[in-house]
Amino acid sequence: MALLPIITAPDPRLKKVCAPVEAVDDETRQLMDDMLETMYNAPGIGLAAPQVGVLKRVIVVDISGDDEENTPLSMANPELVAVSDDDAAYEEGCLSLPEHYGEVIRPATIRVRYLDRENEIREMDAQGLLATCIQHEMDHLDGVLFVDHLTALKRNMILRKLLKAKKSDTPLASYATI
Ligand code: K1U
Ligand code: ZN
Repeated sequence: MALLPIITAPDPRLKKVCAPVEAVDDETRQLMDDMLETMYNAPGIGLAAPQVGVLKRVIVVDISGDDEENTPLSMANPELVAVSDDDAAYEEGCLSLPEHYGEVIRPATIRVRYLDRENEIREMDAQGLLATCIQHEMDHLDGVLFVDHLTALKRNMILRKLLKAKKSDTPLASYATI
């Protein structure tokens, strides 16, 4: 397994629509395993392939707490087959928008169809934080970030701060010496 670098916004790779996986083969399984290791290390409760620079429709999720056994979920080509009429609001974060949070309203309960690690088609129902997290990760596959659900004012404020942070992180080695 390997830790993969997580891309932070602004980055054009986070705005792309990802390509479906043809089948979950050894290469995709390796990607899923590396993404899980990267997510646990971050730490986070979800991760989508574009966040590690791979523009494929693959996500991983695990919302188990520190004192609980891990319950990793790896999904390729996830699609929503049903959503509830009732919504839930959650203060979301994102490993690609570090240190920024915002309240997002999404369907409270979902049914998601996907290919699992063994390339089997599965369906599962999710609610609460799991439903929120799966929808957040699926958004990444269409180039949508949680800030895209906020007002333009809040979104631009967060993106401006991230751009400023990125610019000030420029290593000294990249400046011309006088
Ligand atoms: O997509 C990502 O960048 C991962 C993101 C997932 C997410 C968080 C909150 C709501 C919806 C989706 C994160 O994991 S941010 C970090 C985080 O939430 C967390 C980190 C450590 C412990 C518990 C939560
Ligand atoms: Zn995210």
